[in-house]
Amino acid sequence: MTRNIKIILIIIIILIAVSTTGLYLNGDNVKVNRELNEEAVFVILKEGEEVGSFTMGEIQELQEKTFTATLDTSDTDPEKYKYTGVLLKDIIHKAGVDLQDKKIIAVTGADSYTVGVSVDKVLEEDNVYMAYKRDGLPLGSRNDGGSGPYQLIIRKDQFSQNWCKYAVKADVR
Ligand SMILES: Nc1nc2c(c(=O)[nH]1)N[C@H]1C(S)=C(S)[C@@H](COP(=O)(O)O)O[C@H]1N2
Ligand SMILES: [Mo]
Repeated sequence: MTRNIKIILIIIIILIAVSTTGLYLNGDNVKVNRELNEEAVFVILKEGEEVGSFTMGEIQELQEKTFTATLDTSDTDPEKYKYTGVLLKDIIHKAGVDLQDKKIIAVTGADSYTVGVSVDKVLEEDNVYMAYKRDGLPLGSRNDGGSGPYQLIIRKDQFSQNWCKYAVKADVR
């Protein structure tokens, strides 16, 4: 074997070793991310007091809906996506909260961004959702550049500034 061929073989072996380790580590990440997604909790409060706490599995036991919504931000053109989630009012009802005499629902994200949605709007059909998938894939978390695991989506809003990303809780007031 000539010297050059030896060097090339060694380089190929190193490349294979590096990429297999990469795949292996990535496989671990995928598993960790999937677990974090399944364990993601969404909390319902009533006037600041926790009254219910839901995991991904518990939220998915509610009536799942798939709908389209148009994401329009200040620096992107409108883009239509297919989201999957449940109506926010269904989670609130599951927590045993009656919306009759309430006015507003404050939804807060992991970055403390808070959006107020009127009870009237939340009670509308096919409008205010807590989504967990976009185009069939989990939304991902704030740490991995996603917008979930849960994201408040208000379908009928023209702009998306009130779609709370990384939503962790909703306080009914
Ligand atoms: N938690 C959280 N949600 C948020 C925001 C934010 O900063 N934090 N920004 C809002 C704004 S201004 C827009 S336009 C949409 C989409 O933002 P993106 O383009 O950063 O995804 O998310 C909204 N929801
Ligand atoms: Mo925005």
